[in-house]
Amino acid sequence: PRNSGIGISASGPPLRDCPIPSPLLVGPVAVHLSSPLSLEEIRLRNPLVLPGGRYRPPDCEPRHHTAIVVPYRNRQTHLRALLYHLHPFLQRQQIHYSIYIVQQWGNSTFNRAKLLNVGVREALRDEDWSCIFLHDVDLLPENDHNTYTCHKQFPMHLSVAMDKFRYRLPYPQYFGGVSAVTPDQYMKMNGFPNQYWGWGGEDDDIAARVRLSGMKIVRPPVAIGHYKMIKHKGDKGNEQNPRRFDLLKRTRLSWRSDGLNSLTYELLSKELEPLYTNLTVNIGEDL
Ligand code: UDH
Ligand code: NGS
Repeated sequence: PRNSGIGISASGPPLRDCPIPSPLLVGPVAVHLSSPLSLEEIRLRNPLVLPGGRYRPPDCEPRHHTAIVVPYRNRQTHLRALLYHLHPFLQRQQIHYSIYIVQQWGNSTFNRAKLLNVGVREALRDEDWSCIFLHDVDLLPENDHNTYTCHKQFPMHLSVAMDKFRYRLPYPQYFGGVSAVTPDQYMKMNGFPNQYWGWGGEDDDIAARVRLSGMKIVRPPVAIGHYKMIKHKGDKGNEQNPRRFDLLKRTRLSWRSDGLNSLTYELLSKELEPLYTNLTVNIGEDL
């Protein structure tokens, strides 16, 4: 059970709480992107990962329960690289986790923030996660001291040093890439906006919500928050959103009415794949 020193394993003796820090951490890791393995090969390398991309450390009681939510459409090679890299990375951190791929169905304009809302809601139906990571598919963490756990009080921004921005923030309020909230923090900010169709601005809106709801953003040290981005061009169906600047001007007025409390969608399927839970969702289109 949670919060007690000793947990119960499915069979055999009770487990001790996982040590802090995890003895399995290695610090900086080389991320090479040559040719990602097949899903089958990745599965064979991660024998303890259960269907749906779930994992619990086998020999200690985890202190953290983290859902990784990835907004997704048509990025198969990126997905393989992420799974190849992230499963061992998270296992070294000795956390209980699950990876959710939230796939936008159809050809309507991509909507990253709305997919994240869907992912949070669906993940919380499965488990009482203590932390939810919002994770772009093309970002690979380069240091496992960047732990995939939440701050008790405030939303976190993790991807503070991406190679494409020469390992620093592009601007002080940048909140894109990889971030993390507890369910309480998520509720306090009324989730994420549903109205950003196409590229840009939704991450700035989320950052604004953090402040408007009375919280602030916390970040790991730059030396630890290193990420490699898989290079790519803009996607078809995710063109720059010309309305993003107007929407951002209105966040102060709209955040209480647009978000978690106005979310509607149709879950088309939920499949427990060997390395991830695949949620396919109809989120409608920009009308
Ligand atoms: N995503 C998909 N499929 C898409 C679009 C986006 O899976 O078709 C997801 C994916 O997780 C991605 C995230 O949404 O990492 C963010 O989208 P992005 O990678 O396009 O955004 P980013 O800002 O890259 O990282 C911009 C690439 C060039 C766009 C240039 C616009 N000026
Ligand atoms: C800002 C965008 C953000 C985006 C960031 C980095 O200008 O959504 O650039 O973009 N905000 C607006 O457009 C209002 S990047 O260099 O990754 O293409 O995340």
